[in-house]
Amino acid sequence: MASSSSKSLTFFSINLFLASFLLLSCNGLKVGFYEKSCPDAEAIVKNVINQVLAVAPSLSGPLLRMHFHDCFVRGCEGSVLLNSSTHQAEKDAEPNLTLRGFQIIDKVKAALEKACPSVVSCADIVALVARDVVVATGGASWNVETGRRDGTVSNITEALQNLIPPFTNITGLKERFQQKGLSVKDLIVLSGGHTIGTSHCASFKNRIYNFTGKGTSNDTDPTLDTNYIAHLRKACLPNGPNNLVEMDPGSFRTFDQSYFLHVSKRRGLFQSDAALLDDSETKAYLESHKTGNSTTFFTDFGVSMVNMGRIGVLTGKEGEVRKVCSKVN
Ligand code: HEM
Ligand SMILES: *[C@@H]1O[C@H](CO)[C@@H](O)[C@H](O)[C@H]1NC(C)=O
Ligand SMILES: *[C@@H]1O[C@H](CO)[C@@H](O)[C@H](O)[C@H]1NC(C)=O
Ligand SMILES: *[C@@H]1O[C@H](CO)[C@@H](O)[C@H](O)[C@H]1NC(C)=O
Ligand SMILES: *[C@@H]1O[C@H](CO)[C@@H](O)[C@H](O)[C@H]1NC(C)=O
Ligand SMILES: *[C@@H]1O[C@H](CO)[C@@H](O)[C@H](O)[C@H]1NC(C)=O
Ligand SMILES: *[C@@H]1O[C@H](CO)[C@@H](O)[C@H](O)[C@H]1NC(C)=O
Ligand SMILES: CC(=O)N[C@H]1CO[C@H](CO)[C@@H](O)[C@@H]1O
Repeated sequence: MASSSSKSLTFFSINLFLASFLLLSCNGLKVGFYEKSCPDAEAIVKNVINQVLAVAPSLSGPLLRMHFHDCFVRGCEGSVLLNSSTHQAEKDAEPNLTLRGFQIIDKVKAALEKACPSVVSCADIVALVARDVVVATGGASWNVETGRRDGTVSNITEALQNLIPPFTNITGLKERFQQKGLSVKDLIVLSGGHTIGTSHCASFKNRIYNFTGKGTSNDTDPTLDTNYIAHLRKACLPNGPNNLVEMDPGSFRTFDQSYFLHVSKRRGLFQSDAALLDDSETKAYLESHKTGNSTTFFTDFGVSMVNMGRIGVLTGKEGEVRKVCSKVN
């Protein structure tokens, strides 16, 4: 009797061990981290996001991009959300001047603080919001790993060093993704995030007016489709305002795979989009996703978002759970 119960106890703990091994990825994140501590957490996030996007659909782009910017600087630990204090924060770096939607994260946080005070981290909110935005705009869902804790440092210099400029070539893109533990496949798949949203003229203007610095009327990026150049020149005049341009013309509010078709037709908006034609692996992905249904892209996108969401996370007792996302406790 005693031996049988100790056997079953051993059996039980081996199972428990295996189960926790399967549920917990090695970095301490897991799907459903708040299942017990805040059972409605994910539903609350989704509700707020659906309400917000119903009245302000243009926030879908910035809210998806925010997770990318968070993860690439110090890891996915919510430092992108912190306001400047004694020194300038990531928010104040040039590439971040175009980030929006911070007040939406605050709104989600307020709803979560009401339901479960000091339980759900800001870094997890950013990760969940990214998923909910993709679903709300027509993409497929994925299971978001949670359990991230919030960092306490945000540094403008680190944002400038780690955020990828839009004129980066394929070598640089591959290197910068590899530095974050992401693969070439993650690069091509996550670039598909440019299927939604808008860009300021400043992010690509060099390509349409003064590509080599000669400034002649034909000084344009030779890798950019000439009809598209004409279109972009109308939207962004030489000395005109820094307007917003749709990144995925025709469906910039729908998460679909038409980005790959545009890029393959030399209509990627940034040099970093066009660069995806310069590598055999990224090019092959573009070519095989420019037509047909989006099932594999949607599945791939979820997998790569989970990969990105693991970059440099704080877990366990590291960091803190902020009460207000724009300031440390
Ligand atoms: C591969 C390197 C990447 C570069 C160089 C890059 C660059 C840019 C730039 C320059 C903009 C326009 C900002 C503006 O002028 O307003 C932009 C917008 C955007 N990016 Fe990326 N990006 C990259 C990867 C990603 C990734 C991995 C995601 C998410 C999965 C993403 C999602 C977005 C979204 C959704 C927008 C639209 C934002 C809006 O509507 O305001 N990007 N990106
Ligand atoms: C952070 O800055 C934003 C925008 O300037 C402001 O609305 C918010 O109240 C600030 N947060 C804190 C905690 O001061
Ligand atoms: C910000 O980061 C840079 C680069 O790592 C570092 O040199 C600088 O001391 C940091 N600034 C603050 C205020 O911590
Ligand atoms: C890519 O850019 C880097 C500098 O940013 C440059 O050194 C390198 O030669 C470029 N590579 C290619 C293939 O153009
Ligand atoms: C083109 O770029 C060059 C070099 O950056 C600059 O000197 C020149 O003023 C620019 N010309 C125009 C028309 O913007
Ligand atoms: C571009 O325009 C200049 C004059 O503005 C001309 O000399 C040159 O041949 C043109 N180049 C191309 C490739 O059309
Ligand atoms: C997409 O294509 C796959 C096969 O490549 C098929 O199994 C799936 O049912 C298709 N999905 C839709 C929504 O058409
Ligand atoms: C969105 C955001 O935080 N933008 C800030 C970027 O930096 C400028 C200048 O430091 C601030 O005025 C913006 O509020």
